[in-house]
Amino acid sequence: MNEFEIAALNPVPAFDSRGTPTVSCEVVLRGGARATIVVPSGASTGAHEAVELRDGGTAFGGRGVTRAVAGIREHIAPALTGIDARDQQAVDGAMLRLDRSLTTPEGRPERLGGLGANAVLSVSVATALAAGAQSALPPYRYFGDAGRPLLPLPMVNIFSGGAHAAAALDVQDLLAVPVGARSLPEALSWVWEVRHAIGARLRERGLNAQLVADEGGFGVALDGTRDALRLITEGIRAAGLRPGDDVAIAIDVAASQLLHDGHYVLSEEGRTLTADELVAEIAGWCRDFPIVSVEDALAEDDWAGFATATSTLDSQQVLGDDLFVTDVDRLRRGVANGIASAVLVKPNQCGSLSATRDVVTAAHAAGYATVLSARSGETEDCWLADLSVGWRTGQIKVGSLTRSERTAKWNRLLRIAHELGDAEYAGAAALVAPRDLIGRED
Ligand code: 2PG
Ligand code: MG
Repeated sequence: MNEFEIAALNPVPAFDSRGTPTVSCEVVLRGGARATIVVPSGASTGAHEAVELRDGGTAFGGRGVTRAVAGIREHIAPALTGIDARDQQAVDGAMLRLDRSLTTPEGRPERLGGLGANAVLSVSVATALAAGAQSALPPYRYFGDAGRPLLPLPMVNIFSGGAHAAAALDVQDLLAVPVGARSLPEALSWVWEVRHAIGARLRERGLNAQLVADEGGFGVALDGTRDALRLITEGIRAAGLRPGDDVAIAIDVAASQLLHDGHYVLSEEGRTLTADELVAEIAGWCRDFPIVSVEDALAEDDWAGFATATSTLDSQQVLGDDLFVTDVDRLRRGVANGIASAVLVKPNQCGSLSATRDVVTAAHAAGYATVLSARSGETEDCWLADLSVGWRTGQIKVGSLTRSERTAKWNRLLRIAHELGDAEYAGAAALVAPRDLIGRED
């Protein structure tokens, strides 16, 4: 008997951290090992992402997942039963072929739209976790093959705006990056001090620092992006740390959300900008504040704007999220044209572990940095922490230091750091700016 053979898939509808229905799936192997995951879901989803299968209709506002769950039972389970769970390519490949063979009422689906990327990812990841359990390996060891584990540099959400908060900052995500810390526990403890100091300043302003946004950051109304950047910089200082040297800032502009009729609208300031003007505005923020990483400076299909951002922000990490959507072809296009210097990696953007791994491998081969990322709608799972360590992504972004769906990942990383003792910690060396790529031969 091959104890790694897939014996059963048990999917159920569940809820994500925003209370939106999502898919949970348990994978059971013949040897008895089992693992379950609950898939996350984004709010600022890129147009080129793999698609979630939602029921439509009136229940759950059309966001139900009974079709996705039924698809696992009816289509995926029969196709995977008997496959060796360690053969991730075979598992993911079978689901991809199945998806392509389906025809829905809307016609031939694209980008996993037949089975749903939510269904496919739940099976893909739970299979790997079950195989790890069957091998009696911790997930980070299983994910890492025989490679050395690497603890990632954390990016920790402080303020949310855009699609993640009603508090309406134009920029979606402002994060603390503890660049000077020498270990992961120290890095998180520094951010805790910074967050605490910022909370005190918010209370001085009469704001409710208890209110948190989708990713656990402060959900308060501020006077715009510069105000938020100033508060973080002051918070770093108030915590007795040096802005830029000890703790720096990352931003996710999520500019696809700002694009209206070919222009970028900064509604908090009532300004409408061209791509060049938006890049100049961001460059101004980078001059005045210790920003080390800029994500989605332009909209997802603004390759020309991204080229300008890459040459202008050449000493910041230029990170593509909606731009690359964890898609190896879009990443290759970026690498070939010298666009960006890092890729955000979200497994549910492409729907399978194998496709996600291809992106990480291609990025590292090109010298690009990789930032493994949670979604704004998350779950209690913590496999992302193990994936980051095993795959040596170097950086991780899973939200703030509050809300259990966020702390589940940080807590798992702290546990792994403890287990590994003096394991390698990526630190600030994980950040890659465009100027670091100059002269590189691929
Ligand atoms: C992002 C993510 C996480 P969402 O844009 O980077 O912050 O948000 O999951 O809504 O796409
Ligand atoms: Mg983003």
